Amino acid sequence: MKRTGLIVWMTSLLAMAASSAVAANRKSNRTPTGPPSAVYAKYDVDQNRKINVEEGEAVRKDYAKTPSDPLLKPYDTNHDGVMSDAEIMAIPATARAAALLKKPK
Ligand SMILES: [Ca+2]
Ligand SMILES: [Ca+2]
Repeated sequence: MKRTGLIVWMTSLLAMAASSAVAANRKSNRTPTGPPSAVYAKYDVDQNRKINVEEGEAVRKDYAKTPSDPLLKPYDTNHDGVMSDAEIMAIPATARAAALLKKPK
């Protein structure tokens, strides 16, 4: 009898650990909040805090047209004059994240 109680206790402990792991995972996947970064304010047309294919295409086109654009230039991290998918994905969504990125290390 005592043994069964211990197993039940351990099982519920495991379930609790698993659900808090899920909660932590959910937290890290949440949509960023706060004012958008300058790039997102301009290009995240549907304001879902993600750059989709069409929005990314607009970023790419504008950057190809004006490679000196101070808004996009800092994010062309390999300085090849082309905005790659990875570079577009790396653009911070919020003004706060952008400010943190610009801070000298
Ligand atoms: Ca969007
Ligand atoms: Ca590039």
